[in-house]
Amino acid sequence: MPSSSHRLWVNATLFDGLDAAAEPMAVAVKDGRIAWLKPMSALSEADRAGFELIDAEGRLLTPGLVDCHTHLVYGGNRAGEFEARLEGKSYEEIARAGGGILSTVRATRAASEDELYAAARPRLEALMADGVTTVEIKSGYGLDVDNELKMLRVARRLGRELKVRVVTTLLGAHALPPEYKDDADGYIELVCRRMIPAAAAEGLADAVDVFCENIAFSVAQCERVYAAAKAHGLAIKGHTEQLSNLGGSAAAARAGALSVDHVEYLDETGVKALAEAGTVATLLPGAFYILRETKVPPIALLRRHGVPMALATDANPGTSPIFSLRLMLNMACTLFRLTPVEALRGVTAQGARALGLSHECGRIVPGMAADLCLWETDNYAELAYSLGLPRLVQRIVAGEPA
Ligand code: DI6
Ligand code: FE
Repeated sequence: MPSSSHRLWVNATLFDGLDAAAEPMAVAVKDGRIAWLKPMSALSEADRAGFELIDAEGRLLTPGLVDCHTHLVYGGNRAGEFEARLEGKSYEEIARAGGGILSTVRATRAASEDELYAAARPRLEALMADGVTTVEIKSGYGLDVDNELKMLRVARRLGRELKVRVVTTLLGAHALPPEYKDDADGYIELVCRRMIPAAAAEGLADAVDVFCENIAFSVAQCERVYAAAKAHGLAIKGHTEQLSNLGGSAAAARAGALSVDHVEYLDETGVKALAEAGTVATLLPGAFYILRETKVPPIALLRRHGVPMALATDANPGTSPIFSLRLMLNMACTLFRLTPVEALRGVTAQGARALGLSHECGRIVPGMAADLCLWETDNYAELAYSLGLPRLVQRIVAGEPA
């Protein structure tokens, strides 16, 4: 009798998270993990024994997709602001009038945990329908201890109730809350002394992130946050070089960051610092597109210095109200000139690396979680080339169709 937890996908066209296999493959899953892979030409009758067989019929099998950067828990939305921008108001004017990030902070503070959960769930389900099996969710619209923890609790609950792995990140240093107007150092003190310890003590955060920018926090302030995060055993990440070049990426890399994200304004010194530290550069073409940014991240330099590139939605109500990771594959190729292989690595192996999960997911190799996607195509490039198709035939989480 085949065990229900032992499944064998046969006749699969494989992209293993880094590369495409040269011939049709069989992928064996036992108890939620990848057990072994073999070319079909080498598969014996004995190999099939004890497995429930699933014939992929030549379709593309990839790792489940990893969206390593989202802000999908928030109250309200900013559709009105989108209209105002189209009528000629600038992002800055809107922010000065109390809109922008702070309007989302007001709506998020006003929402109960259940309301935030109900609002976030369909956003996450949209990503899952697109093939996402691992997602990172940041806080950053609470900007005080209670509301930041409230956001993180909602993120953890999404991970418990839906068939998706959720990684959480405390982004207390996202913007300056109104209570600390003109006292950024005082607010950083609150983040370091109260928010990080509380999030760590309650097991609510896997990592800590910052927004290092002229309109947010300085390199020195971000370094204080990194030190506090490390003291509490949390990984670190940064929103760096999105709108200007402050050297925030190099500082994050020196502090041992898993990833630096956006990086449109990154220069070669920064790229070298990433290469030296093994820090991932996460590209967010959705925010680039929505902001009609023209400065493209330094892709050629990142390639030349061998910096791993991840790719994510940055799903958020302001600069990337986008809930499709597959759209990011196309945008990364069209706007940033990534190759389809680089883009696909960005949402699989490199996305996992950006979350410190290289040992766990993002690749189809023995020992990894059996999080997989089966697509209605036999060509991986079609995932980046086409919008709306090919269809996701099967989404598999820990070996179970989900
Ligand atoms: N960079 C961004 O693009 C978002 N946060 C950040 O640090 C913007 C978030 C928002 O506008 O709500
Ligand atoms: Fe972001």
